Amino acid sequence: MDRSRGPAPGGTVLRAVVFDVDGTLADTERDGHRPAFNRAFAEYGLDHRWDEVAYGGLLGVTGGQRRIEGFLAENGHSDPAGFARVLHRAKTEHFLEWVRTGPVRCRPGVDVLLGDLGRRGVVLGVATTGRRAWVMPLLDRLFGPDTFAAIVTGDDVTQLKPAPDAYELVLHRLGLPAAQVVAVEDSPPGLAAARAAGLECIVVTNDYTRSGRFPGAALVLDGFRTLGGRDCEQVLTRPRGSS
Ligand code: XBP
Ligand code: MG
Repeated sequence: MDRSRGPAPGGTVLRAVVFDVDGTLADTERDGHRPAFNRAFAEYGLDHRWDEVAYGGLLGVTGGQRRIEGFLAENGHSDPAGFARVLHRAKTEHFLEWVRTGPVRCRPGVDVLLGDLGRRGVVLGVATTGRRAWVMPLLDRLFGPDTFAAIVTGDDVTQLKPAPDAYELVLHRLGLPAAQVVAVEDSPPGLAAARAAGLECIVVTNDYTRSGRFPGAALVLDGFRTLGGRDCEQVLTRPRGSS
């Protein structure tokens, strides 16, 4: 990385971009996580099935185990926390299978953006609430083993998004201040987490988040194809509110 570049007049040099995983680097929710939750329910003899529409509402709760626990509590199960732990272990195994063998791809344009950022000397990081057991093989499969300088998962923090913990930890691991880093997210809880840690945040929506509200986002796009490294740099240097 070219650390010789000083701050631009009136602005700050972009040193790193930190990406969310689920819904941002890859469309994992509808055809990956959702069926894995449903398989776990079936395996343990539960009649619950999360259809595509219902699952969109459940995404307001980040973290699969918390999502199951909240759902079980609402549906009157006697030990939501204990059962959620067991079900989530099973869900993680099913999801891992999809990560290893399923038709998982990065979102269109992500690979081009990562290449562009790399050529500009911008370091890449990850901040996700997903579990390390599947995050690492997914990132390896999609991008190879050495693409990201720091990877923070849901196993590394006590408070999941929208708390700032994952972003605070990734900044610490990158050794960079928030003012030199931009976050890329797909959802309201992800945006809130990045902003709470002091980062500017670009939101790239997907089918589940397109109609969401994103107060405080530096930029809201509906795909990666129009997002380049220069746009990420400009997020730090242009006055807020201009486009
Ligand atoms: C994504 C999540 C994740 C997955 C499930 O939120 O909440 O928990 O849905 O993964 P974000 P796990 O993209 O904001 O990080 O079951 O491993 O928790
Ligand atoms: Mg996400």
